[in-house]
Amino acid sequence: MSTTYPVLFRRYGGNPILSASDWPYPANSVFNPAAVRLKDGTTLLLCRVEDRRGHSHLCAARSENGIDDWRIDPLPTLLPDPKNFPEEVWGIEDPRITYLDELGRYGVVYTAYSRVGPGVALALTEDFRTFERFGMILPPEDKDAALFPHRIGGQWAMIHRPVSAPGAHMWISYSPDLRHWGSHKLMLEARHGGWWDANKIGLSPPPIETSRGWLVLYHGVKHNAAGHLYRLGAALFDLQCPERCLRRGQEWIMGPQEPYEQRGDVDNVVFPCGYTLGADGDTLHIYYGAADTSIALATGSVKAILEWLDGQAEETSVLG
Ligand code: BMA
Repeated sequence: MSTTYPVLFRRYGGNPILSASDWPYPANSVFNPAAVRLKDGTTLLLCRVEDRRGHSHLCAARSENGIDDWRIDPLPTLLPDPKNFPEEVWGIEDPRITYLDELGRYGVVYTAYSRVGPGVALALTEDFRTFERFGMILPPEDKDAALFPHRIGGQWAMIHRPVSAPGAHMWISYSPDLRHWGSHKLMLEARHGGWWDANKIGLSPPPIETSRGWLVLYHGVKHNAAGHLYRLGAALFDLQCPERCLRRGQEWIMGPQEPYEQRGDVDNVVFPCGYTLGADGDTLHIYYGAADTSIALATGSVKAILEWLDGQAEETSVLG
């Protein structure tokens, strides 16, 4: 038996790669970015930027290599629009981007913060300059949502995380038109008791399509005497029936360990909302919020995560 845990993600040595001091206008913190590799190879991060009111908006940063030399939009890219969408009055947060082949546009799903809590909102864009806004598509309390890249069984599909009593679990819902959502199915539950993902779970980046199934990286929250810990885990779901969990890792695969992850506006948080895949189709770059303060990068391998999941017990829905 090995004496150490497997290392499935390696942090970039120059982390954090982006923080508020890089911003072309005043910002308190920049974190929890969506990520996508554009057709010309540029990596685009759609970053959550929090101002000193405590409200967030989204701002794009672009880089040729996805690591440095970020070109940040001089002004906010997507602001809350409370005049037309009162459900966004306290800001927009934590975007996830999925390219929708059928529409030739990107689906940006984000958290809209309304007077009665956070819900799930959607906007479509071709160029991250103009957006077609759908407003809130799932009401509070709901967040941590992303679209699948194509229809499944003729319907669009979206993972999201409504809060129910007790707990906060991952659900999947289906839609004929991206606007009206139904056929809600429980997808993955927070575990109980002493588990690292006992209190809440939620999707991290959008699901990753592999030949073996949808690879889903999710965050698990554990409350302890010092507060809470946000860590990252992995599970695999059936390609045709994505509410069916095939494998679920027992252990977390990445947790707060570096100073920039352990100390910040919210201590002990790693919170990825985006990934890009290398040209080899295997190298996985995850972009994550560190301690709700800055943006960091870690790199892994889809194949290695799938192999690790193979060593985990088959999901039997016994949550123990
Ligand atoms: C979650 C979300 C994230 C945040 C995390 C840790 O509920 O609100 O935006 O990064 O808490 O504070």
